[in-house]
Amino acid sequence: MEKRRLVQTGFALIAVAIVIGAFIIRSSRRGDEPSTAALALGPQADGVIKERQLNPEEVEAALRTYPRPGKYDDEFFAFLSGGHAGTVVVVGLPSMRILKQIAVYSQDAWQGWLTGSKESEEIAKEGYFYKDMPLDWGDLHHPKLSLTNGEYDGKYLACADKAAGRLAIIDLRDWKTKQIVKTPNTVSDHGNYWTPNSEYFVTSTFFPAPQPYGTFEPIEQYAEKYRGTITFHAFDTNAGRIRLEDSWQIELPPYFQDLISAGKKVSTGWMFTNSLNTEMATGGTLEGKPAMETGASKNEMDFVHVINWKKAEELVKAGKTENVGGIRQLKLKTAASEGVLFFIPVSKSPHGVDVTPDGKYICAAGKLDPHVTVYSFEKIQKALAEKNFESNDRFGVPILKYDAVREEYVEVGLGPLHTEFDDKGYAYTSLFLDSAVAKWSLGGPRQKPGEEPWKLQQKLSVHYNIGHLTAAGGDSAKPYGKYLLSLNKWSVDRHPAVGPLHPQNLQLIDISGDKMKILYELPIGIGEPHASNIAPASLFKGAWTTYPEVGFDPRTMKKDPYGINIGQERVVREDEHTVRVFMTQVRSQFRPDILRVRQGDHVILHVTNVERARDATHGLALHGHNVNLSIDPGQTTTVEFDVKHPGVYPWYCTEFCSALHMEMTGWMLVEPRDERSGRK
Ligand code: RUQ
Ligand code: CUA
Repeated sequence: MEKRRLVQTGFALIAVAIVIGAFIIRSSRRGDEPSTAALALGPQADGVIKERQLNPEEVEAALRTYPRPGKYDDEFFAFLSGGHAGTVVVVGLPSMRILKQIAVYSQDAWQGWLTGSKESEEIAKEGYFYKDMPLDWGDLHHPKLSLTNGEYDGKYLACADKAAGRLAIIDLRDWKTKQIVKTPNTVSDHGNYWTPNSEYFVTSTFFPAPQPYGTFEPIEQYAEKYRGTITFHAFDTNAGRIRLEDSWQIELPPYFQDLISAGKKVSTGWMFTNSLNTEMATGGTLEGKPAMETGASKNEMDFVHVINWKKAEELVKAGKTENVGGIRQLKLKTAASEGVLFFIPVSKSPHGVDVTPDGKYICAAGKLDPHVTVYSFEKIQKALAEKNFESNDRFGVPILKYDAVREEYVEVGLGPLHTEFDDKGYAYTSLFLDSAVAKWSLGGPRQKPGEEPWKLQQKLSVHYNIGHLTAAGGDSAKPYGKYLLSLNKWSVDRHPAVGPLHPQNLQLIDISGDKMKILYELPIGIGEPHASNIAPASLFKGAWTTYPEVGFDPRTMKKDPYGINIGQERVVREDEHTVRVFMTQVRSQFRPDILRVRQGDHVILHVTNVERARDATHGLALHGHNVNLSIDPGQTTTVEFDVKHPGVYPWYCTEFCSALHMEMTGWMLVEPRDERSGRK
């Protein structure tokens, strides 16, 4: 015990020395006011360090991540997937503070998303399979920032929905969802990626299915009738919208086309997709057949799909497509015979395929093989030119000779999944089974003399069972290095029990030095954060703090025809049953604040927040009618509802906006129709 205390005191003293030393160096370097040197708060810090039993590494991590109050210290933003919460979560790095949760596929009353606002409901409707079957949630896996020359441009964020085969576009001026698009012919989109200049947002199916969806075919005819697809959603970078009429897709064999990455720089024009279940297993556990997992792990190799999308685009323009389910589709046969689609063998059951920042190498790993296989783009091109194929797949797709295209086979550890990159020539691979991050060197000139290329450099334990990892800019042509997030699948005992559903756990890792170090841990109460994109905070400096003019519609990003200014408020009875209301909000009143309607009326309410002050958002919650609107300064929102029951239904502002917020209220008075008109 005594010894332990001595050791701790020793550590504490070292830590204090580091803290003071660091600040002295900093103050002298920056020529700060001598007040900073008052950081010779030695004894107090020493006390805290002792009391909290912090070791020097922990003290350093605390200092590196502590955000100064009111200062914008976060150097990066992580756009984290909310998984089946259906949201995107924005986290500042290195503080790991949650800044925002952007509503995408699921209801969010705070943001007034799918709680009555017509704009959000119309956006969501575009993503339904069938117009009469609302989808109230989504499974959002991979938020991806739009690209210019393969680098994050900070303009848009897009993300597919694994659960429903759709995608969403978020505008990073007001950080709101603008569009949800149902991918034709797919029931499930998993992989998603931008092409290097955001010409297309590309999604790949997870589950193959008969096409178009809604078609029934017996599962016994899986190989003949079920198909996967990869869809090139044409993106209008000025309008910030997908144009379905300019989009097209390629029909693929019924393998699970799991994840995708676009070629960049030298490999621009190409697309890579990993796939699993080349066995075409269908399960059937109660029908005497092997379970999916067994059936789908029989083959020693699966396929990375190599897609020449520039070539495919030419064929589409030349009209070599068929219209399937409302989109131009390049059939599998055409793709296989006209030089669009090729396969490369990869160790079985891979999860992910990642292209190095220079575009020269493609990395893929089979979960059951402790190596990352590195393919060379140059060798792929050479093999294609020489027609160096081992055979054709049963669907006629040429399979490139493995040895001809493989560059390296890097041993990293157990259960390798995803790989991202830094700015110093290193790759980082998540190891699901080892619960670790492997750092390994890429080829090319080494920054550290004497260091071998393509070699494991360090393995860092994380907690526990890491899925994705993301480095700053780590999937783009411009990695920033510095930080990496480990997105873990389990948290087991890392955090106090809060019931049997445990927090999801993220860990921030410092990758700036020779050795990776864990800096911070964020238990997050939503799930499941699959993946993220991390970009410099400076890219988003242009984010709007209010809407550019009063009466603005975030959906169209234009002035709303129903937006009004103070003095234009009115209630218009358009016909026997329709009442249209033009309302304003300003601290701390609604105008009008009394709305007289009759049972059976249909109310159309346009609410404009006329505020110009930053953060002066108002809400509107209407009792009993399942409505909550959130209206930002300058915004106009519309809600429509039927008044079915007589009574008195107050409404109130849901944002605590001023000292008189509690008084920011109104009344909807619904007279019974029978009394008034003598009719039922
Ligand atoms: S998933 S843990 Cu990207 Cu949907 Cu890999
Ligand atoms: Cu507006 Cu409270």
